[in-house]
Amino acid sequence: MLSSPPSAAPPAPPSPDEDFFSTASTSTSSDSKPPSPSPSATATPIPQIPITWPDGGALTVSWVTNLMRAFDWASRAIPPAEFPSVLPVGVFDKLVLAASKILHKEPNCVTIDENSGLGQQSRVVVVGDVHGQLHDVLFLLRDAGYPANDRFFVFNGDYVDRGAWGLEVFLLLLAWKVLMPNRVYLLRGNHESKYCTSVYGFEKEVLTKYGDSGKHVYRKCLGCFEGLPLASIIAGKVYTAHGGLFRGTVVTPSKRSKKKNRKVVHNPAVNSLILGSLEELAKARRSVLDPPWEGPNLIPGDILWSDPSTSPGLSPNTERGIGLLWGPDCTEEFLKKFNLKLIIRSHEGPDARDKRSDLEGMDVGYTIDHLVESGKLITLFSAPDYPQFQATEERFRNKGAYIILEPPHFDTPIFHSFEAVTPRPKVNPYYDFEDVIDSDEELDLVSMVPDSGVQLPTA
Ligand SMILES: [Mn+2]
Repeated sequence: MLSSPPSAAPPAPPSPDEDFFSTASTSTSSDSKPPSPSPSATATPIPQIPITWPDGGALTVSWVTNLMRAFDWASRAIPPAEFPSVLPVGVFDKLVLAASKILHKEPNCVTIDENSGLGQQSRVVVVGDVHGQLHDVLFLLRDAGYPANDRFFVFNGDYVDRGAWGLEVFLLLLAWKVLMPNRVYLLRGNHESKYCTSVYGFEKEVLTKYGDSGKHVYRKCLGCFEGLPLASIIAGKVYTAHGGLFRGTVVTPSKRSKKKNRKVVHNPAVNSLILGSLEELAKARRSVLDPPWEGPNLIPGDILWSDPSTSPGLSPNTERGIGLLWGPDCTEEFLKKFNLKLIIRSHEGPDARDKRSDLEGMDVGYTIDHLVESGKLITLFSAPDYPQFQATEERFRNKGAYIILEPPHFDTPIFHSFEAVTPRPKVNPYYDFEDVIDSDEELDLVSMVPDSGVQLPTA
């Protein structure tokens, strides 16, 4: 129960561009330290809660900014179990339904070009993993500027898990999507799945925040995850996806038939792995709770889980147990074949990079992994001071980054690194972070997939 809810205050209609968390952080293009917080910043307008669904159902910029402000306020002022007093389950339902309808209609690979309104005044902001770090996402949106007619956003997935405010982050991004479906694009990450969210905190977070309605809310979120598209192509020159590249299918004549019947052979022997095409991506079946690591539908799992390597060729990603490793030669082949200049993928934070000897550390929010004749491959990670919960005293203290793509060609990345908002409100983690420390590799799929076969990845 709320003893003194802010709704008791006179409702101040928010304006779209007011500075509602102005003391939060600072961009680190400069070397200055983030300012110390002042939680009682007088400039902070009080949010209107509980959130209600607008009459007629059309969201406005002020509705979305009030939602962000309400989440920010709630993260500091009330226990997680009182979250429904901010966002009642009925309003959650309407938001997720509106977003799901839009998302499920989008193609596997969304295109952002002249036909979608990209012009010579436009900018495209690309964002990597954010992992439930609400305050850093709020900072990023304010730093880059909110989505607008001339400001597109592409989010590369991993909105939830590990951080304590995955639900808030996911919902505020859905709100922007519903408000501006042709300016905001939300791609799927490997954490937008049943198996990741059951291990890395999101499921428990939702159950804690919504109590008796928790199972319902979690199920609706999973349904929405299934609708998220897998990749984007910006201005015909930039490909983005959470993990990266993916395999193609090898078509061989069927042995049983002498006629035209051809059999599609999936997941063939390792030495016959070939790079997938955009045509194959367009046909993949993405509506799966957990992208499979075996069987005929491997493109979603590859796109969400793969990593680049400095060794040439395509090989199974044995470290993760799902997806591929691809070399600079594959980056070159993909860029050249589809006339692209840039691949922006995410998926590897400072913890993952700490364990890789062949690639740079994720200290400033991005790395350039492949530099080839046709262009480059970049890893972009947007969660600073990640992970939120760590078993060791020592932290990575990494910066996060986002990329801005500008006209005329939108193919030259401009990097913006930023520090974490400090201090984060104190909360209990929703997962046993000491047991899954630094790992995306310890997922126990045996226990999560009861009827799975013998060859189990440890993703
Ligand atoms: Mn990931």
